[in-house]
Amino acid sequence: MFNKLSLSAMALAIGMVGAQAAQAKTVHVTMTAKETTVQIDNKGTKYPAWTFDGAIPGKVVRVTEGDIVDFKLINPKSNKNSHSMDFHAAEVHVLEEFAPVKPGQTKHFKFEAKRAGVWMYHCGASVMAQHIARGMYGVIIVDPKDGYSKDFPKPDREYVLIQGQYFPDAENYKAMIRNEGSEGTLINGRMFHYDPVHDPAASLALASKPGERVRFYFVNANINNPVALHPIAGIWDKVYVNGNPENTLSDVATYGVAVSEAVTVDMVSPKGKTTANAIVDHTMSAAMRGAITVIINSPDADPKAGKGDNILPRAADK
Ligand SMILES: [Cu+2]
Repeated sequence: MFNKLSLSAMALAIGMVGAQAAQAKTVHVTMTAKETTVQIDNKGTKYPAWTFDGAIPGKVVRVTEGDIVDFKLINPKSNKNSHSMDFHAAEVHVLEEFAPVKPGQTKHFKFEAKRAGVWMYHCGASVMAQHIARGMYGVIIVDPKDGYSKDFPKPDREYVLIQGQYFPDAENYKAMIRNEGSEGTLINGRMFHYDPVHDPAASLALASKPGERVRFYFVNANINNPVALHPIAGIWDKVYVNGNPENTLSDVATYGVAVSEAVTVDMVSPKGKTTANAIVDHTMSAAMRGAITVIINSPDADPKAGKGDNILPRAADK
């Protein structure tokens, strides 16, 4: 028999469950596999890519811890290959949710983004090395449900940087697996995408104002090579391993990013006059072939750069 106290305790418990459920939301994400030509440098060199929605990398998916991601992958009949989606933020059945989708078919699945962090997503269809190298990757950011805190301060700007290996011989998957024939490093789909210093054809650089906290969501989408992530003329103020504020390092010069790892790093740009930093893969073979990103810290910085939908800038095609 229930007394008054236990009934009100029950009501409270039910109310709390209800409140928690109301906070989480369902986020609908649709992507279309597109086998298409993209531009992979600032000069206009074209490449027969395989992509999510026609661009390397695919779009940024951003949800909050606890949200349900309701995902649909369309593989149009006009494609020649099966494709799939593997979200590293998802804990699911590999043979079901992540199964390859044939041309003309559509795959639908849901998962709960249970853990905060940044996570790679990629096509896992065979040969996986080729599907990733040709461009089928991106990032899903799962923001912590507790929001910002003293240990996880709100950034002034945010940028996504996704690094990939460029193999000009797109058909030669055997060379890709042997790690032979990579002739460049893509940052958000282009060599020297944001580096007008080393590439006069580059039209973009990142921007912040002096003294701002700039947060980078970095993904190593190389198929074989780790990344030595370093901000030239700067120090990572914080490194959130796997993007989770529970895993915080401080005062780091270079952070090693494993293949498929994603990490969140904060840099505070110097106060005072205009300066610049270069975010590099300090591995020289990668840096000198495309993995240099310049950020200009100027009082005149575009107030929209690195905010809202502008966290993954893409240079216009030539
Ligand atoms: Cu694919």
